[in-house]
Amino acid sequence: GARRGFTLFFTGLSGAGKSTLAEAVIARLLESSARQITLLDGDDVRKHLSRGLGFSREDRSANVRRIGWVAAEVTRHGGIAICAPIAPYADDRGEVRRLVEQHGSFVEVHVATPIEVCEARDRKGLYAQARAGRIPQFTGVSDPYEAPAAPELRLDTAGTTPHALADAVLAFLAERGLA
Ligand code: GGZ
Repeated sequence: GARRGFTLFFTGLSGAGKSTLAEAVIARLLESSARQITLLDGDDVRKHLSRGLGFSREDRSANVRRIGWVAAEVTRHGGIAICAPIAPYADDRGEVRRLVEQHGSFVEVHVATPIEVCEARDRKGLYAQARAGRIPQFTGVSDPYEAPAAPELRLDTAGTTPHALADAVLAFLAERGLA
């Protein structure tokens, strides 16, 4: 039958594994659901929806709230929005929650990979550049990350696979009757 929409909002540091996890969750959802899924991921969002925005507090805030507005629209139309920005500020995440919950469920997932692990991977070399002072205001290095106080899910990515983490997310959604 017709189900209400919902938004799955992944937050965490650069390199925490948000995009990989989002992709794994989408693969699972596509197996079990016929509903429309809209992915709002970092690179793509900043190329289009948030083109021209940088990484000041104001720009990050605008970026995250734009993502939230789109997610709320998707949710309003009964779809599934999957978001994966760093979203370092609690008040912006709270505003997104408020927007989405007018239309459906908001599931905040803290991808809680420790910075030591993100930095050790450093798949794009950004942490090294940030430590060298070549990227100012880099989250976790020279800019804040306010960890969520009460996310629906907090995932420790150490010693596990994206597939296992995706299963944990799907189990949570099933428990809530969402998917
Ligand atoms: C954090 C930065 C920065 C700074 C560029 N701080 O690992 P990535 O490359 O692909 O993900 C990061 C992405 C963060 O963009 P978001 O839109 O998710 O951030 S926010 O929610 O705070 O608006 C990283 C890259 O952009 N990047 N400069 N200074 N990450």
